[in-house]
Amino acid sequence: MRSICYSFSTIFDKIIKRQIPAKIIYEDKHCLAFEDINPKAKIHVLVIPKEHLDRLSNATEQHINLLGNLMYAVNRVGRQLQLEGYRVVINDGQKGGQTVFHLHAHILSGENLPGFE
Ligand code: IU
Repeated sequence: MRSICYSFSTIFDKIIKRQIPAKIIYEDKHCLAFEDINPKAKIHVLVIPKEHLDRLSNATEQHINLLGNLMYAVNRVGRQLQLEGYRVVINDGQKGGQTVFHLHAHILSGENLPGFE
């Protein structure tokens, strides 16, 4: 069973503050990217904003820059890792499969991912 973390100070906030280790592969002013501890593809990277926002559906107009910076960081990670293609997933809320309540984008790559048809 997956554990769900609702608190403001999530494990990802602790990774940002370097209070717990992670395999960090990218960092800029606004975002951090690190390897997922339990990868669901050959390459599985999480990209997170440094500013806390618990979930995508709670974003407001004040988060537009944060969301843009997050997607741009995904682009930078893809280029840095020279990925030929990747899937970006954001789980929102418990019913959307979210377990860590600090917004994050999953980058999945390294193999041929099936399409949706
Ligand atoms: P989700 O979208 O909230 O379900 O994704 C959370 C991800 O965070 C999941 O893929 C975990 O394997 C991953 N993760 C991690 O990389 N390091 C951790 O310490 C914890 C979760 I807790």
